[in-house]
Amino acid sequence: GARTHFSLARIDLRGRSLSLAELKRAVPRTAVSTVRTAETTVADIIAGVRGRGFVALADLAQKFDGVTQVHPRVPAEALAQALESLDPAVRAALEESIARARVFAAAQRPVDVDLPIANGAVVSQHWIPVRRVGLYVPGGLAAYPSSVIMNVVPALAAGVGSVALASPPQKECGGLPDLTVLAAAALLGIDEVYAMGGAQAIAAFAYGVPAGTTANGDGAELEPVDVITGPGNIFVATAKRLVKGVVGIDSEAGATEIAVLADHSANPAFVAADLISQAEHDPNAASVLVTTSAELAAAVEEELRIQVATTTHRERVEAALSGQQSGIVLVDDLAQGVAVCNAYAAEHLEVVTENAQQVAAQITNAGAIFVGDYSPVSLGDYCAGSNHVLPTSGTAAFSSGLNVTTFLRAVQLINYDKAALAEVADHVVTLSRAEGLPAHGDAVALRFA
Ligand code: HSO
Ligand code: ZN
Repeated sequence: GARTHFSLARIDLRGRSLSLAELKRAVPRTAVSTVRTAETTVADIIAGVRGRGFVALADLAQKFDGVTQVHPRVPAEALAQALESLDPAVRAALEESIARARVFAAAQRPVDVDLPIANGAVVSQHWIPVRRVGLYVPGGLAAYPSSVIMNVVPALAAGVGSVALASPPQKECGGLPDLTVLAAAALLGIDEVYAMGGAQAIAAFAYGVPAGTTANGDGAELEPVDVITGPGNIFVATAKRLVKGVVGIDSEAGATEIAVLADHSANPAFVAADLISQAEHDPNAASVLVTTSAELAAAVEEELRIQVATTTHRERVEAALSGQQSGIVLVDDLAQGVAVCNAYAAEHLEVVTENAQQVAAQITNAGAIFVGDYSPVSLGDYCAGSNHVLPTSGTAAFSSGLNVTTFLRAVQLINYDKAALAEVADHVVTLSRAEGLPAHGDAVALRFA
């Protein structure tokens, strides 16, 4: 291939002892400068959908997606047709991905607790699924049938009874979402699919859309959901943030990130390939190598030159690698490397070192951790059984990737009989007086008067 045009930032932390605050700044992220403008636009879109329902959705589909639409619901025949036309190899791959995701999701279901805490007294914690969810599958630079699986499988495993899916209408598909996305939905038995994208899809899910708001006055209602999940562009992410509280949302999903923690034993061709694989998503994607070995750093850079030259989405990859959000970080030892990775809290972290499992055990902040030479991020993207909807932008420090509990709530039950209440009645009365809330104590005391 022709000469490559990218330059990876070098960050040398060797010989420096850094505070946590300094560690957090050590690896830069993309400056998200567009948030403000997106917020105004998105607030307008949400207001429009709330006010004018399906008419607003049709206007926005025309404006943003270039398609004419009366009602966004994808007809059952279109779903069946998409599944019928699906390439058999793609179908087999989707089926394997679904099978692995299903067994893992089923195994994640947390156990209910029913604890006899004293005689005649039981406290319980029961995990209850939300009633209805809205799952968003992005369009844009690529089509994401794999994201259909990652959203739908844990929701169904949680026991959610009502699942709606949205994905942007595509001009080339006559206003339907990507056909492989439709086929994946059909494979999973999802029949409520909407051709809608962007902030308008999130608004429709959060507030619902009443029937009879189409231009010709017909069209079935879109019922509001309880939880919205799935990745999307800046408009989708901003819309989710604005409707949070009205509905539950999953963690923030911004441009994808891969960090690789490697020592001298890592295979530079593998590392380079994995850095490129995530850079392929987005010019804002982050590819970060954290290494104890200057020799490995040089070998990975050499491999990147070779592999980037022939990669399909070369411009996008070169932009991602050259951005301030990507780079090579040199560290003194693995202890410092672990500290850097924990401060960075990558969406995906690969650990490719000697004793990778022990090193991975020291990682406390990452959306998902990929251990050793044969667990690349792209395995997790498609077919590991794990989920690929993961927290980005450092939010892995306090939030989790999609999993069964995303769609569950822990509800506690309290069931004491008379004797059991009598046993603690005095304590309740005492604490209620101590807090200056005597009616609380009275509510217990009068039962024994
Ligand atoms: N790496 C992306 C997920 C994905 N990759 C979908 C390919 N298709 C964010 O985790
Ligand atoms: Zn990916």
